[in-house]
Amino acid sequence: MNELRFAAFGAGFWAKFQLAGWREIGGTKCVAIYNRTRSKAEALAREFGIPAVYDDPEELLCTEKLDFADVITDVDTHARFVKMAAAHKLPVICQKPLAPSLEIAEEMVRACAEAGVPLYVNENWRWQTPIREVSRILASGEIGKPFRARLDMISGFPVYVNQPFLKELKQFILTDLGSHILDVARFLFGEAKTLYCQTSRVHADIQGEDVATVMMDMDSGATVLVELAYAENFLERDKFPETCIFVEAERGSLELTLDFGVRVTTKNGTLIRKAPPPRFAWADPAYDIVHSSIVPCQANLLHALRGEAEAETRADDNLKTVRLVFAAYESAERNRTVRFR
Ligand code: 89Y
Repeated sequence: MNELRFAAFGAGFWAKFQLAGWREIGGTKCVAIYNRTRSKAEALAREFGIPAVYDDPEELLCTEKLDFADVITDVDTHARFVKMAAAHKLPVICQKPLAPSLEIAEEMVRACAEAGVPLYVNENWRWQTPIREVSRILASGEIGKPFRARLDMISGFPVYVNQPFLKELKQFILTDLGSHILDVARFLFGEAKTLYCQTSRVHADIQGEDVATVMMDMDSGATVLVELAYAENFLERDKFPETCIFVEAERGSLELTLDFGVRVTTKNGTLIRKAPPPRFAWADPAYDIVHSSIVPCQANLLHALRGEAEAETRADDNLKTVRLVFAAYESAERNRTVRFR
């Protein structure tokens, strides 16, 4: 089967791992890379054997013969590159968070629909091995219908070291991390009817909020609580970036614990499994669980690009996650519940 040729736009922290993910999967070839600072693109080009480097995105798009574009830049430039690629009739994959506002995210989806090209989101969190295991158990009916769930991603890990721009974001943890965890909440428990959120800032040297608590009433009737923090909270066991999940359901409960333990309790007792992610030599050990989830996420997107499967993380679906993120800011600002229906 022919390899799909793509160009990467962006050479920041995540680009390296997404490129490694594509190499791991096979079936694609990165033929060009763009970055505003050319030297950063050149460094990745050397590491991954990418033949062409550009600091002008339009020149890249006019010169290269491509099957898709992979946009891995900062959130503020996503719309620009997605629209450029769409104007060249190229399918696009865009990093999360899709956009700095719901309106811009909607415009991006519209631009791709009008150009007749698919827009996918590299939303990998839901592809983490233990989260897939939680989804499998819920779907099996083993514990019955969930009535309440809690999803926590709480850590003091200095995310600003690898991604310094996070310090400058006026809207930080809900866009950067909330995009992921609210997407997981939708993946596991469906859509929300209402949402209430509170936020605060613990770090004195950042612009945005680093603590957020979101409570949602889901269409299913379940209540879902999402707790996020990148505060300097000196946890006894800081396991960045593991998500802990606790689900209470009609016939049992389910817990995803630190170190990938999945504990299912029913009238028969507690069954304890482990669902560790695969380890890849190219992954940064501090981000193992997230970096490993790039592989199944991108594999799913590759199947979709080939027309062999539906993509789970289509941008039109991801708009519902983006809507939750910005509803959370609205709720926190006005201190009131946002109703979706
Ligand atoms: O940017 C974020 C992401 O997508 O995963 C973890 C992270 O690097 C810091 O929150």
